[in-house]
Amino acid sequence: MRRRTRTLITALVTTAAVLLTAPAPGSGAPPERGSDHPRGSYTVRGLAGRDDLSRLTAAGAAIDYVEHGTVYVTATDRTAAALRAQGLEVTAQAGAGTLVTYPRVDAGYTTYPELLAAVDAIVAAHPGIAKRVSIGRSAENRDLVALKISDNVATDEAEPELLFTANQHAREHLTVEQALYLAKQLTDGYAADPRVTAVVDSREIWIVPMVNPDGVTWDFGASNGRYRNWRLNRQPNADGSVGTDLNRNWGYQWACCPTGSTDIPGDETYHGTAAFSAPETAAIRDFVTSRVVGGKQQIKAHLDIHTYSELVIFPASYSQSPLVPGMAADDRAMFQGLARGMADRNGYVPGQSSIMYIADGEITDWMWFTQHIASFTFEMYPGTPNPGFYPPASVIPAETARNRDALLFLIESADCPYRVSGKETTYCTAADDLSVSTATSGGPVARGAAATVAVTTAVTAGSAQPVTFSVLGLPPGATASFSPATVTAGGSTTLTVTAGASSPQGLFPLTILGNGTQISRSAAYALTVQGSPDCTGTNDTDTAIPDPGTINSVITVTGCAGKANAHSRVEVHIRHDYVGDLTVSLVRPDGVLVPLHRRGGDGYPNIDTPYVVDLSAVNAAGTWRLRVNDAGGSGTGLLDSWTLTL
Ligand code: NO5
Ligand code: CA
Ligand code: CA
Ligand code: ZN
Repeated sequence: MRRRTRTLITALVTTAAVLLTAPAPGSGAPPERGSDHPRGSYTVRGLAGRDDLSRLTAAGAAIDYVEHGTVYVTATDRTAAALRAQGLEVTAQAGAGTLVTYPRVDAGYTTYPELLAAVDAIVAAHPGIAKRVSIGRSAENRDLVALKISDNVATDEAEPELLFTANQHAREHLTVEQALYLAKQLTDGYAADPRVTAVVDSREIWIVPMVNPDGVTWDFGASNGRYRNWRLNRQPNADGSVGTDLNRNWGYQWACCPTGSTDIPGDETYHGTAAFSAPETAAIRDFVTSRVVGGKQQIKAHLDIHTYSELVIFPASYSQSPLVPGMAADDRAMFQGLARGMADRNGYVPGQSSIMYIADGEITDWMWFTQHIASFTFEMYPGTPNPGFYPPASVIPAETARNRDALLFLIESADCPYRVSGKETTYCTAADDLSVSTATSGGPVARGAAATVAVTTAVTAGSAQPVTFSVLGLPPGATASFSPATVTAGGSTTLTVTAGASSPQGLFPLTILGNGTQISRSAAYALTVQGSPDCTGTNDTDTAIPDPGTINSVITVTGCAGKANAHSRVEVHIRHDYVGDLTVSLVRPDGVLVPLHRRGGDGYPNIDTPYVVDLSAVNAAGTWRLRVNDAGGSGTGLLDSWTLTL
C-alpha cells in the first residue's frame, strides 16, 4: 500500500522533466470578463502530493500541468476563490498559454471554415479514397464533419476500422493540425508510399478533426487580439453560464467520482446535465455505435488527440487502479504494449490516463469499457507549460510529422491489438485461420546490403486463403519486399530486407505479417544491421544507481572516422523497479546532453529501449557517457549495460 501511494505521488511529477522558463513577456491582462463566469489560468502552490491534487479537480479546476510544488490550472474565479479559501497560494498566470503575444488568429492554425475547405480539398483531390461524412450538429448548429479514408471508400467493406478524434477541447488547436496531417499523409501518400497504400487498402479510417467547432470558433473570436483560453463547448447552461467539458460528458462512469469532474455549470471540468448532454459527444457516440455491424463493433482502435504534455495514455481514467472491471491483465498488457510502441516512435511518455488525476465521463473509458475499442489519448507538444496550449504555428510541421510513425503503427496494429503483447491467437480468431513462421534471426546485414529470409505459412483451421505480406518495425531507410507477393495459405515466400546506406546499426525486432483475407498472423524476426565495428561500443559493467543520485558510464570510441549517423542508436538496459524516477541522457564528447528518457513510464519497470538519435553533427570518435539520474523517493536498480552504435 505504501509503495503504491508513493508511486502515484511520484507519478504526479512525471511530466515535469524540464523546469519552467519565465512566462512569456508582454502579457498581464486579467482573465477575460463576459456574460459568462470569468475564468483564467493560475498557478497553485502549497500542495502536498496526490490528495491535494484531487482537491483542485474537486473544486472544478482543470489541471494543465504538474511539477514539483506548482500546479498549472485553468479555473473560474469561483474555483480560484474556493482554493484560496482553503489556504492555497493561487496566482493568476501571465503567459504560459493564458495570454498570447502573437496575433490571435495565427494564420497557421485552422479555423472551422478553413477546416471545411481543407476536408473538401482532400476529398476533391482523392475522391476514390476519401469521403466527407456529417455525423451531427454542434450546439451552435455547426456541421460535425468526419472524413472516411479507405480504398473503395463508398463501400462498407469488411476491413478493420479506426477512429481518430481531435479538438474536444477548444484551445488545443495543434490537434486539428495533427488530424489534417494524418488525412493528408494517407491520401497524398496513397499509391506513392507502400506502407500508406497498404493501410488505406486494408483499413477503414475515420477522422473527426474538430469535435468542438463552436469552442474553437469562440477561442479564435475575441476582439482584443488574444485567444480566449477556452476549453469547453459553447452550450448554454441553465444558470446563464456557457459550456460543458466534452471530455467529462461521456457515458461510462459519468460523474462517478468526487474528484473526476464537477456538477457546477461553467466549471472547467463541468460534466453537463447528464451523460451525452452535449450534442458533440452524443453525435460521436451515435456514429461509433452505428459502426456495430452484425453484432460486432467494426472500430478496433481509437485515438483522441489533445495537447499538451507529450503523453500516450490509456484507460482507465476514472480510476487509478491498473486493473478494474473490464480491464484484465491481458488488456492492460495490450494497452501498455501499444502505448509503448507509439511512445518509442514519437518520444512521448506512455502511461495510464489517471497518472496525474482522475477524469470521469472521459472518452477513452467509454470507447474501451462499452465498445471494446483499444482507445488512446495523445497529449501532444509541448512538454511544458511554456508555450502550453498556444505554441506558434511554426511548430506545426515538425510536431505533426513527429507522430507519423506512431500513427501508422497504431493503424497497422488495429486488426489485432493483442498482437503487440503476444496474444494474437488467444484474442483474434477466424474460422479460416493460418500461421506464419520464419527463423527467429539471421546473420547481420551491412548497410546498403540485403538479406533474405524464408517465410512459410500453414493452414491451421478451415480452408486456405490468399495471403499477402508486410513488415512492422523496419529501421529507417530500410525496405522490404516479398517474392512471391501473394501465396495461398500453406505456401512459402522469401522476404528480402535491404538496409539503407544510413540505416541505424543495431538489432531491430521485426514483425512479419501474413495478411490473409480472414485474418493476419505474425512471426518475429530479429534483424541486425551492421556498420563499421569501429563505430560501436558496449559498456557491460553493472553500475548501481544511487537513490537519489547520478551515475555516468563511459564508452570510448576510437578509429570511427568522420561524423556519427543521423540514426545513431543508444540501446539502454536498466533494471529498476520504478523508472518514473529516472532521467537518462547521452553525453556527447563535446559535453552536450541528448535526452533519452525523462521521468515517466507509469507501469513500466526496467528500461530496455533502443533510442534512435540524430548525431550527424558530431564527430564519432571520442568519449561518450550515459548519464542516469534518480530523482529519489524510493525505487532502486542498476545500469545493466548500454550499447552505442554511431
Ligand atoms: C485531458 C486528459 C484526460 C487526457 C483531460 O489537458 S487535457 O484537458 N487535454 N487532459 O483532462 O480531459
Ligand atoms: Ca476499403
Ligand atoms: Ca467496414
Ligand atoms: Zn484536452
